[in-house]
Amino acid sequence: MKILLVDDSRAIAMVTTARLESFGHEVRHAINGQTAIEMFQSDSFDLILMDIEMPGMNGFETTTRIRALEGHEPWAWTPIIFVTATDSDTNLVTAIEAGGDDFISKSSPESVLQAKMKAMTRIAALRSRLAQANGKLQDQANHDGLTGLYNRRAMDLRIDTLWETAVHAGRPFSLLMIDVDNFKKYNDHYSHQAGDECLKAVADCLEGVARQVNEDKMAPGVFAARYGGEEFAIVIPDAAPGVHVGIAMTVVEAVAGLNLPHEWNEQWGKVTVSVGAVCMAPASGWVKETFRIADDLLYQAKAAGRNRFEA
Ligand code: GH3
Ligand code: MG
Ligand code: MG
Ligand code: MG
Ligand code: MG
Repeated sequence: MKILLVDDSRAIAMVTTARLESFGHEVRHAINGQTAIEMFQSDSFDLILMDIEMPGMNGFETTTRIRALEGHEPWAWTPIIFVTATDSDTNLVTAIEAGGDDFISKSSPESVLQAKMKAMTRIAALRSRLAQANGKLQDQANHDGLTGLYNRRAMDLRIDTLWETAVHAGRPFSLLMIDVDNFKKYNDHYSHQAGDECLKAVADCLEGVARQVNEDKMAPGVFAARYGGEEFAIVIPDAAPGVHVGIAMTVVEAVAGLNLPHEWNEQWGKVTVSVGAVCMAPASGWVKETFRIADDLLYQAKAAGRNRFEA
């Protein structure tokens, strides 16, 4: 375990550190509450051993402040064991109230400290498993299972925030609606499974375009999402007017450039997409209006023969 040892006595800290290190732990010493808080903020620990009596900020107050910094996610919680010279019940109550998890007297035998640390290790392990599971869940909730792109839900949530930002900053907001051409026929003739593979390839291609746009600093924060079915979106939160046209052109060319055979895609003979591209001054409309306009433009691109964009 990586342990933060908070104690105003250098002598005690040296002895305790040596003991803990002999059991294979890694120890950092903070000489007072303020230093402990700073170390806690710049590093992560599996356990904190907290002295009570310290000049300036005592152990209770230090603990209260650390708990306030942690936030409320259960995996952000670091076990704190108070280690004190005065083994009083009042201190124990105050320690737990302040956010401590356990309490041990400095005169307790070695084995007691060991046992308490073992209990905290178990809890720390649960905590990190919880964090991992949550990370996975978050990932699944925000990404489309087939393509790995952001799903509709994540896209909508991000757009809500980006739209607000754009309104406040008076910056334009652009959106590309992208639809695979004659995809029903693709499924009918190549199988639904092949259709899935095709959607993955198109999604990878769109993600590649978004990445390139970001790398080229053409439009920071651009991302691709699966809007639903064979429809995708590229969200362009903050780019000079006109940039969306360049990106729309790149998308159409990049997908056609994959040269995925699609015999039944009318004159093109390969997988293509049609794109509706819109750039809005956020003050002039609502997000819904942006989608409606992009949809209209997409429909025009389809009517004009597909494998093209309208802006
Ligand atoms: P258009 O060029 O006008 O867009 O024609 P289209 O055939 O692409 O449009 P339509 O909306 O008629 O058909 C879309 C098809 O996309 C129908 C649906 O079965 C297919 N599709 C939607 N989601 C998936 C998916 O996850 N996997 C596969 N394989 N097909 C999908
Ligand atoms: Mg002390
Ligand atoms: Mg469609
Ligand atoms: Mg359709
Ligand atoms: Mg389609």
